[in-house]
Amino acid sequence: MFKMTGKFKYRTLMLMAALGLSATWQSALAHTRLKTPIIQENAANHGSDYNAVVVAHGCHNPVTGNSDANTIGTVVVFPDGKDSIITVDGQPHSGALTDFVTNWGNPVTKIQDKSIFPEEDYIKDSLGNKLGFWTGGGSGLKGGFRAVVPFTTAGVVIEPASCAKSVTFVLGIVDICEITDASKFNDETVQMWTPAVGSIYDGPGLHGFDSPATLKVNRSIAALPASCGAGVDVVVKPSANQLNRDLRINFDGKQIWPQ
Ligand SMILES: [Cu+2]
Repeated sequence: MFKMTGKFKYRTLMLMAALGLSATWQSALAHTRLKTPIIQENAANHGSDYNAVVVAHGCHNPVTGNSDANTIGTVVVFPDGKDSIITVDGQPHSGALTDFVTNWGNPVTKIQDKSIFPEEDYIKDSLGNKLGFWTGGGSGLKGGFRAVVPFTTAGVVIEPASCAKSVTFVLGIVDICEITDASKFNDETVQMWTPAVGSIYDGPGLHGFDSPATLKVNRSIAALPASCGAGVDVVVKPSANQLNRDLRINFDGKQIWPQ
């Protein structure tokens, strides 16, 4: 934050009082989220929905005391739908994701954009399915600014015979401010937006602990079967296994984060 002279500060406070603003300069309430967190089932033509990760603030800066340290990259993964953690109205579901979604597998396409970070690439499974992406490098995202990192999601089709009235996909995202190994994850080196599922990216006690971004897909094609009543809400989280495997940056064939 810049220093203010007494007179300027007094005038500013008077102006803020007049406008009904509080004297809080920076709200730390915004977190890293999707720009459009709720979509319709298979909503868009050609089966994709334009969306973005919004990086709302940087890491904790010990000099300013604010969340305004520069961000040098971000890593984003969706649940793979294979060993994912599925709940139905909050209760564990032991069956497969195909009980509720017919076409999950290759969920995300990055929209090429080097406006903030000059490097970007996919995170794929062994079959080549695009489960996520990372982007980073350069001078990165300056503290005090936000980043909109664009991508599209494939159209999601809810199993017509199921009782799902919505399916919410929980993402794992880490905004990186310093390259470290997992033992040095703290509010100054990373902002982790991950579900607490027991991975190395849980970050208990850190700013974003168990506060992940989500993409909720509302049923909008086939009507609920009459026997379903009001229907159920399904939530799909990535497993600890998947996060430990996929939430990382490989560059030129070498893992560069975490390290
Ligand atoms: Cu926050």
